[in-house]
Amino acid sequence: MSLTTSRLARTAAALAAVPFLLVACSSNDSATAAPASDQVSIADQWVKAAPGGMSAAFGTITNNSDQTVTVVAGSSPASSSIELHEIITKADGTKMMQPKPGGYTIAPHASLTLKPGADHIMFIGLHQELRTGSDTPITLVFGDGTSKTFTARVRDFPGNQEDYGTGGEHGAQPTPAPGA
Ligand SMILES: [Cu+2]
Repeated sequence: MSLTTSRLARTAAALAAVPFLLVACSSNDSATAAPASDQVSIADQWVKAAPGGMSAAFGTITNNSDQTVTVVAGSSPASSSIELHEIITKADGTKMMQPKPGGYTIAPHASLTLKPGADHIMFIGLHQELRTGSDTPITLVFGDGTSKTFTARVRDFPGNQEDYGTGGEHGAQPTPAPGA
């Protein structure tokens, strides 16, 4: 009898807890959020072949969660450092790249496409040539401190004449997305 009572009490407690769980799921309380590393997927990733110096990686980062995800940093064994770059248009109309303030913000169930002429993952200080067909690991660090490592294939991109290698500025010409 006491067993049954206790079981009923436990069931009631479990039912009472349900509304709290629903509330927690729909809030932005990061304490209850799943790690960003479990919620983010990366597709179509590739790195521009380069003899040395700098290069850039591209792809589509998708946030599969109900919460906003930020990408705040990156690293790769291929280069001294990684920066999360954006392209801005200066007052004189020319374009240049720079680290994106605060990194990349991806809304719930949205994707961010990194592509030539737009946001890209910048490799600075390549340790060696990035050869076409080889693979390079890239680790992205999220705002909640978790990280995810994926592998990007090095690809030749002759259609893109903008210079990721020396000047720090991209060409002003729009560039087509790979495969477009
Ligand atoms: Cu850049």
